[in-house]
Amino acid sequence: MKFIHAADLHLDSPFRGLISGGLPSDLEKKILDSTFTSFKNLVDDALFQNVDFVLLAGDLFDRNDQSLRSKIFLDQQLERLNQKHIPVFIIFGNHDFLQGGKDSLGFPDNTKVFGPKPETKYLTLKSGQRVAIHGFSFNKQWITKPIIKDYPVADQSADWNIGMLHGSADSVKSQDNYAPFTLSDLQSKNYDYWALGHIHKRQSLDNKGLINYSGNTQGRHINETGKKGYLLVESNGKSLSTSFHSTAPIIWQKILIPVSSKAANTLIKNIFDFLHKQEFKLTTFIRIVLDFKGPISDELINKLNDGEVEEVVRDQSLKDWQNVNFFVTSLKFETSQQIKFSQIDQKYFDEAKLQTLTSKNLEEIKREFMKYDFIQDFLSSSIDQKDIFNLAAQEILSDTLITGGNKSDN
Ligand SMILES: [Mn+2]
Repeated sequence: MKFIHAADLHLDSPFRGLISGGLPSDLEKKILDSTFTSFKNLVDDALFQNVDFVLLAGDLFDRNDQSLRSKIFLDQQLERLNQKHIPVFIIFGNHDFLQGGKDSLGFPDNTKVFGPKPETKYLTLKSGQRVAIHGFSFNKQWITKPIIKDYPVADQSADWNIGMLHGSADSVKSQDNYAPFTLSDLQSKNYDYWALGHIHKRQSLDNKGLINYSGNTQGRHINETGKKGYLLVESNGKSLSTSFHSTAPIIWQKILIPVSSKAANTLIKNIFDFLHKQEFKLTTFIRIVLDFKGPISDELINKLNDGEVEEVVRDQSLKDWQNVNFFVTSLKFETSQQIKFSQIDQKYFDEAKLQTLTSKNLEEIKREFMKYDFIQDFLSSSIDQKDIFNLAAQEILSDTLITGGNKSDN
């Protein structure tokens, strides 16, 4: 048995924050095509490898009101597999939940879609082996019920049992809006393999590598770094092994560049010298993180803070993006240099900060908001925890300073 496990294609993702900034049209096209290109590469591989079947574990479409472009594209790709008699099994997720009947989707004959309640579909391989595939599709945006409880235990009459599930493992994210489950819930079913979707970072939940999130097929922002693609699962006797295959045409990467204090123009030259020494095989969208060794002048801090350095670096990288194969999308900096707040007692502020600005508190505040995908996308793409804490600290301080209140007398 040989099959492909993929999830979170997010076809026709609009890349909103990225596209807004007046990019060269060929780059813009590459970005807007990227989710499609990645899936086309996957189908090319499926045909070339002549796999027994393909599993797509939810969020095929980026939005529930599937764009016509993504719908037609998916149909065409499924048809390519249909021509070669390669079956495809689909569950829908929270982004593309199933509305109306699954029979109205108009997919080719090879494509089987799971309904809103866990069900089992059987497939007989060319080898004669029988495979039982268990799964369900979201039929609304949020499902708080642990649907996993309704999955059947392994069918002993089949040679292989495979589970498909789109949702949140409690060990990865404590979100209870997405058909939540625990590792032991999955293990209690006694399946040979679990094809999970929803979490965009590729990972195994068990130590045998048989309970996997394949991750998404194309990173969409700087918090979805690294190669993206699918897992190829192959049997050898009674055991299964998986291997990752990259299909995304664009990858996101954070690059830490150690620098010492410089004038802004020298700094920018150093950044490009550093980047030009790297080899980017795939088009790479970069966040530069400048790691300052030693003090920085106020002038440079200002140019970094008001985004002037970032803008110049971004524009310069765009001019030659096809040759160098990278594009600097953002620039941040780190320094051990403390910004001094003379009017309050730094020590007490730092202590209060440690107690208040914690991941736990932030998660609690975010919980309600994160139900909404667009807020989740924004929070995970544009800003990270450190940024939020810094902004909060600045906000508190500016408030304290402006009102002049609560000045510590200690
Ligand atoms: Mn997704």
